[in-house]
Amino acid sequence: MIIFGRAASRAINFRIHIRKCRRFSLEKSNMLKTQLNFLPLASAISGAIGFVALLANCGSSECDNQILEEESPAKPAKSSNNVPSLATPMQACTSECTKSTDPLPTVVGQVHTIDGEKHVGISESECKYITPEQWNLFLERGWVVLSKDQVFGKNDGDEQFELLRQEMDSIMLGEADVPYDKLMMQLDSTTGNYEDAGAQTLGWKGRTLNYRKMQNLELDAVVSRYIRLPIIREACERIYGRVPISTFRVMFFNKPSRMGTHLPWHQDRWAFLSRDPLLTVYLALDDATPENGCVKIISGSHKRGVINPAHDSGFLNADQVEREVAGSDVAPMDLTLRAGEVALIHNWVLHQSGTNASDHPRRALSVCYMDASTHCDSTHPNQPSAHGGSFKRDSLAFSTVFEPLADSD
Ligand SMILES: O=C(O)CCC(=O)C(=O)O
Repeated sequence: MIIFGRAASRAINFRIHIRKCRRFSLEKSNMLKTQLNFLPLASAISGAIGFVALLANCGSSECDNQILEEESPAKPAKSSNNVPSLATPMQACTSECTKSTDPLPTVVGQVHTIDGEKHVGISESECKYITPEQWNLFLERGWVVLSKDQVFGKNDGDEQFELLRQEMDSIMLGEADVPYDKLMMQLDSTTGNYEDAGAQTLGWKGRTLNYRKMQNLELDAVVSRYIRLPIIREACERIYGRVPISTFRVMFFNKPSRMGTHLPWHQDRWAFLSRDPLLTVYLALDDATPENGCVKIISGSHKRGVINPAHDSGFLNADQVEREVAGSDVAPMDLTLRAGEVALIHNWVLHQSGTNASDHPRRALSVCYMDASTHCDSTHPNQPSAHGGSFKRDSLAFSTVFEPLADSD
């Protein structure tokens, strides 16, 4: 058993080493390319212009979570034998997909009603992964950072984490065992302007590490394991109670070296969902610093509620930025993270991010968890055509990642 374990571990390390070498040479060639044509000052100026244009544009379908029809040029030859099956069958979205009138829990852990049933987040005494101090910070500020050991465990945590990092690069390079035709993949902009980023469409877009975003990653076996970690279950149960939990989006977010795209101030909410998801689990795959475009947040802003309900993806308009950011008593802060740390973030915390001025990528996995009874209003004009691991449907529902444990578990 021990010998087998060591051999497996060596094989993993070898795989990681090979991938590192490949990635290093690709990063270097990308760096050269981008260093030649990337002028940070010009980019900052055009970023500011782009931001104004975006604010004018942002009631349309152009915003952060829209996924369009497939238009991928070519697919890598890899098969997708290893795709994990979805934990439970899809809950079909029926004609009852109307906006819920249930009150939203503005404070997590509060009793709230979901389709007529009362739910409350589990209590402190039932928790074993997140400390009471950490949870209080989450409630108070809307965010808290968990250590890598706490999230992945001390035993094989480093390997799991390293595999996850390498898997993201493999997907971008077209080498992973995933159903590429079902992944939303978006190339980064070369200008830093939000509206210049590539189309958010299904399918691979070529062998490059310069992707900005990839979604539907629950279909990848390595990610599928990560999104089911026990500490994440506990965070979900603290918020939503012991109810089935689904992911809304399982997303890779990247600021390639010397690139990246300005992401305007927003809250993570989507007008076409029947209720607001309240938890995003944000894993830093690299150290995140001000230099490489870490996320900036306004601590405590989750208590302000939804600021722009008129916008489909929670983006603020120019007046709201003026009032909520420039005019806020609380200054924006850098959410600096070490690789492997996880930030639990309340979805209503105001956040934004800039570009990457460093020679290394700044990668992250961002997963939004919600009560699985949340559904999509299929009549909403801007509902995306694909989310949550199910594709090209007339109506949307989301796959369950956690079923409630029995009392004895
Ligand atoms: O990583 C980033 O720069 C932004 C991520 C984000 O907006 C999110 O996870 O909701």
